[in-house]
Amino acid sequence: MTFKHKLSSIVQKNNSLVCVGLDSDLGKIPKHLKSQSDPIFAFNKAIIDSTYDLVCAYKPNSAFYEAYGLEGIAQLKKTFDYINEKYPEIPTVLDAKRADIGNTNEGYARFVFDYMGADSITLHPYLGIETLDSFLKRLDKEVFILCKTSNPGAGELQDLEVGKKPLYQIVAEHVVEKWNYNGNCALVVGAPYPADLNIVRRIAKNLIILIPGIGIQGGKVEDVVKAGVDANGQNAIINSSRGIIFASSEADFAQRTREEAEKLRNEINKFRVTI
Ligand code: NUP
Repeated sequence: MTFKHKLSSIVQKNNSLVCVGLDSDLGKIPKHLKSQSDPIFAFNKAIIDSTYDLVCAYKPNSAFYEAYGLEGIAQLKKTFDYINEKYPEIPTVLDAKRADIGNTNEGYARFVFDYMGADSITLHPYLGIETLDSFLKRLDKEVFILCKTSNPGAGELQDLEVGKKPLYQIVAEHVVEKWNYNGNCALVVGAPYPADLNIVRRIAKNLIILIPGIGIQGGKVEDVVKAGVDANGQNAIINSSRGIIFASSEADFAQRTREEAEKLRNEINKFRVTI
């Protein structure tokens, strides 16, 4: 099953555009889990079991696992294995922001798709389409291209005018017109820039857009939903990491995470017109 099929089924089933970001920083997980042999995985498992019926995707960010070397990578792998075995209907994004020359990308694609078993990956667009075949040829996988990122300094390069248009718009146009030849390209646009998100949505038509940066980074749910969903109120994946998974650092963390995920789902749905 392709990422797109998985996503549209789970969006219907769970009536949700919420992506829970598994940015499971060992330093922030509840103390009582830290004595376990795989504390990050134990944390993720509890979060997943308490939110599986409220989400449309899970997005671990590789950085929080790489930081702990072999043990971190092993717990990331356990997390993907757990989702793939217990909740195979929920699509996953490995937020790893890779991209290199074509020959090297083959290694990244094998790690992310074959070893980890992720359904999709985030990539930088800077090297151009000629390098991306290792990812794009994987027809069941989705490839999320960074378009306009959520950080305060995103505009330094991404807003530079190229032929009277900002660079992020050129990236969106290239993805839509040239890179999406296998129909498995998607875009990443940060929630703190709803006006830019709206421009990208118009360029992208019904492509999937991953939207991180609500809450702590300043993005507002109403703005993001109004600017980011497609004409059918779909194809937007709205990520929240810290705002959901670190709702509590006490024994009730899984329940509090569920409450935050449900709150976000309902708030998104308030502004989402579905047909
Ligand atoms: O532009 C981006 N901004 C962003 O925050 C692209 C991303 N992939 N992210 C990621 O989304 C970021 O690395 C983190 O994993 C997540 C946002 O986390 P939070 O601000 O909801 O805690």
